[in-house]
Amino acid sequence: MTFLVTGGAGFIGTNFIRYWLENHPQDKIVNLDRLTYAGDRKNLTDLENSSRYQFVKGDIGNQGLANQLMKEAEVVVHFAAESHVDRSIENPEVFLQTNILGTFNLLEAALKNKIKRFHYISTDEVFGELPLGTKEKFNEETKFDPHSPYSASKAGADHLVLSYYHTFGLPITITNCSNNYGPYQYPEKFIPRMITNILDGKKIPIYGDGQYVRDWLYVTDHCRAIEAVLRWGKPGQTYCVGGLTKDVSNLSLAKMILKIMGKGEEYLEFVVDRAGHDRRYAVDWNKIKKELGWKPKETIKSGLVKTVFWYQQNESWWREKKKEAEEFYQKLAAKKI
Ligand code: NAD
Ligand code: TDX
Repeated sequence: MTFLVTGGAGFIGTNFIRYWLENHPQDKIVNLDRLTYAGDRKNLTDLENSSRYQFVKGDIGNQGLANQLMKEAEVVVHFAAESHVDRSIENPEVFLQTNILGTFNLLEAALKNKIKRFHYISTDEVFGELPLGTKEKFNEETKFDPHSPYSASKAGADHLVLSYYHTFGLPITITNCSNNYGPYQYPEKFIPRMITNILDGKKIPIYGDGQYVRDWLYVTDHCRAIEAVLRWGKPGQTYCVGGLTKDVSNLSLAKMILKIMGKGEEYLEFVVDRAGHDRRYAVDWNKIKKELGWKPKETIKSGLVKTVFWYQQNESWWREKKKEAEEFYQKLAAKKI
């Protein structure tokens, strides 16, 4: 089969393309990516000699291009997005442009070209936040209640994607997954920011009191979940994907990483909180487990050990990106004062 993957030069898309081509030797992938600050074509240059992989630089909002690429494709896996909550606080407009209008453009092209499956990668952040110290979790029935411009733009796209199933019969599926981590994640995000700070001998910035909870999912487990949905998922369905069963606070996560890297708690630094910071995310992934037989393989410990190792081995990948990310954070901090 021929796939059109959008946003494949970003973190999850890169991991997905590698995973898919390794595990599906008959398939071909075209990767459409605009190469924003978050995209790096070099992530996959070793595949560019292969007849099974093609990179196309372009915007998902480009109608002609989306139509042209979908003529050849049977399946679309749509990752491309502006993905960072802190940047959506600073400059929301591009989030609406890419995440909502870009998705709309892809849906139109998918309909016109009779795409067999349109899979949209969404987030658990569309559900809002949960209270600390409860056993409540997000599931497929949870009402949407997005709090940041990022999550609002993702939620808008979730609704649009579903509407193309109900109104036009486009065979869509959606995964609402939790916080991913692993190789190739841009160092603006919490886990790679912590690891690269420690490697640079710098402290780890903990927002607010550190008692915020995220549900951490190792990126390869997420790729396996997408694979399960593409193979066995039913059109029109959404699937929640998470990596944990017990809460891990940001502070405990930071301490785990310090321990893995052989450093002490003097590396912790509490900093000013994020505006509108969601307290707790926790995902109930029973539906995908029961219906499609998926569950995560990595524990938080095994996933973190792999991730730390990757960043230790790949400084040339993250060095320039980290400079850009920290400049962004400095600008953000200056605005808050
Ligand atoms: P990322 O920011 O690392 O990568 C996004 C990619 O999309 C980049 O390569 C970028 O160049 C590309 N892109 C951005 N705008 C584009 C446009 N207009 N046209 C074409 N390409 C464009 O993101 P990620 O962390 O890999 O996330 C991928 C998807 O998964 C996103 O839709 C995100 O909302 C979702 N998601 C991410 C997480 C997470 O923890 N990272 C969790 C849940 C859901
Ligand atoms: O320096 C930091 N210090 C800190 O305490 C950073 C960058 C983050 N944090 C906190 C904020 C969050 O509680 O860590 C937690 C994780 O932050 P991010 O890595 O920015 O992720 P989050 O905001 O939870 O969103 C991520 O998961 C859901 C992805 O960026 C989204 O694309 C995805 O939809």
